[in-house]
Amino acid sequence: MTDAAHDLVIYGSPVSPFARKAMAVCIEKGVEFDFEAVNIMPMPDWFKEISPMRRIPVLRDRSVAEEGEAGTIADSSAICAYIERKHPEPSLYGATTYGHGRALMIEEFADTTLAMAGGLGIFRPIFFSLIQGKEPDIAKARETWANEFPPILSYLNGQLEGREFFVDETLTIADIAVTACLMQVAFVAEMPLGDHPALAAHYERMAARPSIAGPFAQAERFIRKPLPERVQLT
Ligand SMILES: N[C@@H](CCC(=O)N[C@@H](CS)C(=O)NCC(=O)O)C(=O)O
Repeated sequence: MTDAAHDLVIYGSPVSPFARKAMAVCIEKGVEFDFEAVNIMPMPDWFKEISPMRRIPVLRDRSVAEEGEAGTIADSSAICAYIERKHPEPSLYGATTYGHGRALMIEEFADTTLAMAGGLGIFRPIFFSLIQGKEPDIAKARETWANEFPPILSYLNGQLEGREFFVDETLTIADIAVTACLMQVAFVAEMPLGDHPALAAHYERMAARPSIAGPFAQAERFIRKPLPERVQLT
């Protein structure tokens, strides 16, 4: 990497699965980008001006505009679709029209159903409690894993059985989004996926890809400080 600023800047935190999804898309495509950390507790005023939903990540394309709201895109799905359009190769949205639709559907499943369960039900009760100086709420995490996760994991496992990727036998945004969101659980807990072998194998393969492993390592350095050991969910 050179010191020159790149066109694309991702504002966010590697701890966010949505920021890591956008980073992974750039890395898979070989697109260089700058990363600027944004604290969400509290969110700075300059960032609120470019984040109408008050969320990370936001992308800036400096080739469009270098400051202000112009040149920015909020929401990871919009960001990834934009990067796909700007840098079409390799495509991360399926080889067929139907595959394109399915990839978007599974991305949305990951970003909503899986992210809610993993983020709000497991990651936050443990990690956010710790950084606020409180005891981690392990009971809440275990309750989420026992009650909310089984249908989510069964659905994803069923979508994969006998296949390396979710869609069209090729890497898509669906694989990246599912892995990024499942990883919120893996950051704070041992993730027992033994009942879901297709998903377990997919997670392991995906986690080894540089596009996933690099941003994961950045987040891990931050997470392991307050939480040296992962908790047990069962
Ligand atoms: N749909 C959004 C969701 C982004 C999101 O929820 N980001 C979280 C961090 S993982 C956030 O910014 N939360 C701010 C807050 O809770 O105040 C996307 O895909 O970018």
